[in-house]
Amino acid sequence: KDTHNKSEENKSNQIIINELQKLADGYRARNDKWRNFAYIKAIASLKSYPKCINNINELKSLPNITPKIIDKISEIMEDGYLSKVQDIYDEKTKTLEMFSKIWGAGPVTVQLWYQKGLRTLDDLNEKGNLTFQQKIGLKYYNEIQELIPRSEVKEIIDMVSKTALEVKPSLRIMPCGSYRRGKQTCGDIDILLIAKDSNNYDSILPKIIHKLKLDGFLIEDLVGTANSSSCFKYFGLCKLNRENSKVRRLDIFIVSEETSACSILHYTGSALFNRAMRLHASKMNMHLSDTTLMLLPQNKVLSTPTEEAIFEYLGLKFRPAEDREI
Ligand code: DCP
Ligand code: MG
Ligand code: MN
Repeated sequence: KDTHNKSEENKSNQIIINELQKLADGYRARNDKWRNFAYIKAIASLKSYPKCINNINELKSLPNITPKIIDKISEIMEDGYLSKVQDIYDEKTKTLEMFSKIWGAGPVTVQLWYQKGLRTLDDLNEKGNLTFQQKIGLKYYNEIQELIPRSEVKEIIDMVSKTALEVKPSLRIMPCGSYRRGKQTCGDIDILLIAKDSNNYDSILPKIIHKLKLDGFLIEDLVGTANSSSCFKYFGLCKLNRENSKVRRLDIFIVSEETSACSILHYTGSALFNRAMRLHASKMNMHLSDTTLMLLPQNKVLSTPTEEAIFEYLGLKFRPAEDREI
């Protein structure tokens, strides 16, 4: 009989997850992709584990929980923390981690900054030789790190929808990303626009961006501008027009109706779920991308009018968006 109360349950599992997350972040900062990925997968597995972890043996059958990770979890359960976390967060790793949180800064750039002797965000500002995107990332460093409450994501979706439909009333608006997966807080807002007519649909997005800029809603462009004649994706920063509103990261994508199901699936994620789906597709001699599902080796494009059709071709039971954390 389960006598645990929900908050206690979440607390002990959360301690384990938080500690493993610190290791994952440390390895990411060090550009140790393999270890980073192993921990990310293990964390996803633990997050979807529905019970309070009190016996290590019940975890051994979970996916991506390797013997090494079992050892780590045991250590956290015994001591409350991982000694490895202290080891990994040396000065260099801490600095690399801080730098890597700048939007547009990849692992190579971050390493180069460190090698040049740069150690603080002020150093980067003065001597980092930043791209225009990294400058924006640095300017809004703290704000865009903050998670966005679901209610605000909804307001931003409504704002973009309203303008998009003014530009092109026949568009279908599909909020994707963590919001569609039902998360209570999101890292950014991902909105997919679906054009019924596949002719010249790439000219619609610049017009929407233009209008949103005039409204003062879009404040910085990272990828895509209102000035281009053709645009399929826009990454930028936005801010709702009300008191105490914060700067938020917004992604808008536009696709045609024909490819929409694969695009909805892709932009809904999670990223780990997408990796698993693609790997599964390749085992079934198919290739899944953000636009199509193809049968190999002929590269025959399969007809996928809905997400359900994609799952069916892959021989998988349909999973609603809320059930795609991994
Ligand atoms: N995506 C992917 N692989 C990546 C990055 C993204 O497949 N490397 C897909 C899956 C993601 C979606 O795009 O769910 C949106 O990307 P985000 O980075 O916005 O991630 P989420 O919306 O899932 O999470 P967050 O709340 O952090 O934005
Ligand atoms: Mg997102
Ligand atoms: Mn995004």
